[in-house]
Amino acid sequence: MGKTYIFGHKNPDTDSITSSLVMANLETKLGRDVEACALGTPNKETEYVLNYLGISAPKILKDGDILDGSDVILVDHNNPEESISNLDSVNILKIVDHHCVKLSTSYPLYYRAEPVRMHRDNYV
Ligand SMILES: [Mn+2]
Repeated sequence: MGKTYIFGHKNPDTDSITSSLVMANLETKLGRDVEACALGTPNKETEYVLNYLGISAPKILKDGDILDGSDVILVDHNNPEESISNLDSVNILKIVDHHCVKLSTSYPLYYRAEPVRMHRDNYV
């Protein structure tokens, strides 16, 4: 079994970056070989948070870096438009998200969707 790549949505915000790091920490403790990644450069807010906490930013992926057939875990998104372009050719093991469900798959997977509110009427 190869490495599992964990990443949030394109143009990542703070919850996308931090959730990939937290999920990678959990999955590592569960015995899986994983790498936290990001589909873009962290913004200024996220940079501040990572610097403040002394945490390294996850590896930034370019489109095409995740090869077809790779194992992935999605965090903070499930909408294919916000993900890698070959999402339908990878093996999604899990999704942990707080957005509306947009994705369907032809196979079963672990899916946790919890409507965590960051602001009163704003889910991001
Ligand atoms: Mn987000």
